[in-house]
Amino acid sequence: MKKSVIQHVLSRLCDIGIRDVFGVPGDFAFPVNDAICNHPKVKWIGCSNELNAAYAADGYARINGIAAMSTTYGVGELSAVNGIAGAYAEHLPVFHLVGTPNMSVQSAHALMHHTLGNGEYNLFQRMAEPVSCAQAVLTPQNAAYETERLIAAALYHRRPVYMAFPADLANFPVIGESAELPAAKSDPDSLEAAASAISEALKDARAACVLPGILVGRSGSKAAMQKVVDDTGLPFATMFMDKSVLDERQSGYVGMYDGALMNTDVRDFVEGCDKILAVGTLMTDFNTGAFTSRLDPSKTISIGHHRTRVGTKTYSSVEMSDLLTVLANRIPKRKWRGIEATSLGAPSGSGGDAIDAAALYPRWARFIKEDDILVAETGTASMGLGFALMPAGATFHNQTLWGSIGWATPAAFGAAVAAPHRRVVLITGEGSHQLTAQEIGQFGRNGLKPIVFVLNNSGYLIERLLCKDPAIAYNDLASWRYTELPHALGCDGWLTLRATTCAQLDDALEKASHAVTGVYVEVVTDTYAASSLALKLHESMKTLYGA
Ligand SMILES: Cc1ncc(C[n+]2csc(CCOP(=O)(O)OP(=O)(O)O)c2C)c(N)n1
Ligand SMILES: [Mg+2]
Repeated sequence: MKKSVIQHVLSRLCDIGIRDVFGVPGDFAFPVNDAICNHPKVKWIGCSNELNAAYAADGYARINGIAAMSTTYGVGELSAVNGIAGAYAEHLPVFHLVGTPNMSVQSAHALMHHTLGNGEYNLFQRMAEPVSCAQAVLTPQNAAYETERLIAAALYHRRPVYMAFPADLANFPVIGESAELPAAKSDPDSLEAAASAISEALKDARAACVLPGILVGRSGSKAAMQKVVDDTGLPFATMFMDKSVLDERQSGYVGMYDGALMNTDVRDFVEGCDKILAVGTLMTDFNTGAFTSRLDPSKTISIGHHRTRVGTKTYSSVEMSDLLTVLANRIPKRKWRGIEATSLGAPSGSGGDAIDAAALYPRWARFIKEDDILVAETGTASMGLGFALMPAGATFHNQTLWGSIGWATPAAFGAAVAAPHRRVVLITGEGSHQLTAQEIGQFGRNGLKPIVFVLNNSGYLIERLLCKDPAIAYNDLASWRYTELPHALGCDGWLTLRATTCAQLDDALEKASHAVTGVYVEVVTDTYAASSLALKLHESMKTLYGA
């Protein structure tokens, strides 16, 4: 029997690797919700609200490459917009499936619930346009073709797409067929010219390095990038958003490059190179140490997702993964000069000492083990942990560009759904956690066992450091009893601990490392216990904000 519109879309999403759809149901979306629940290979993953579902899909896409979520018309989809915008900014292909009112109701401009009451039915799709790279209203006639077009767009741009399913059409059989669209190919001449220009530029360089960026991972070019590093011997540094895109435990890794703010030895090395190969990097404020990096454009070769720049020349229609594959064989192996990456060193403090930054971050760094998925929230905690050396196979995830607080808790849930057999460690400030804490309940509901650290420093510390008056009222929070949350949210049997001293923290870390259940640890520090980057940003952001 011919598949219905929604069945067809789900089966194609399943073909390309989607096994879970995050969302909140609604009457207009019932055909979509029913089809997901009845699908033999795709699972419905209920979330507490649509914003959390979008963040969860974002976290899932970081691990799985692609993700899907579903919401109902208006009220549901608009709640998801912030999360979808984050996925757009951070290059994560999320398929957003929205159930909409019947076409007959829409064309009659009827006064339906979840509308603005003005008879206009395309408003929400229009609102989705700036945060999606393609949109379609799926009908029996266009479903075969539009599904392929949207899949191709999402995979080409690595950004969300918007798919609307009118309730009366979603269950109709698809009419016709459409072939899968091929992935983008490089223009052979441009590819060859770009590869020659790069190998020529590197030939006489005394010192050179690579800055592998976020798009290397997002575009599926990680193996090709690693091969370039292996086959050429070029050392590499990473910027904040790009942390752990390649394994940090390898001899070529020189450490985190954060402009003039951190690691002066890494900065001197990178900026002292004759040639810097920036591959899929985004030169954002938080990637460049608040724009304090000084990368001479004449020395920087920029390999983008679909185009490359060498000197003043741009080579378009050049796919990153194709170019990296060619370069691995083209650049001769040399013994390039490098420096050795360092971690955070030994933790300070013991016994009844309060937990300050020097006590906390090195302990957390030691806690992370091989193959962990570390999800670190915007705020002072990620700024501290970002400079820890990740063990082999461990990956660090942070929403560095979009920076919407509350992201990390549901994103960690999404990551855990994508990789149920890996250890997921969530590190969040308590202010951020308060936005989306209810998603902790979904870990318990789905039998997932993360290790959650909630840094309680009595407020929005990063904001205290950036604003004019640190003690101003808007940086204060309701003081929650955090360790009671897992129990209240249905996470039965979880280990919950609260650490206010170094001894308690050591004990909590020890217990957490051996736990066979979910773990939730509240780490209490002084209001102003901040990591070094957070303190330094305070100075440099003053110029950006004019504070
Ligand atoms: C959705 C959203 N609202 C507001 C902000 C502004 N903001 C950035 S960091 C932050 C405070 C984070 O506090 P917390 O999670 O407690 O971390 P801390 O810095 O205290 O360690 C706020 C309010 C934001 N980035 N995103
Ligand atoms: Mg805080």
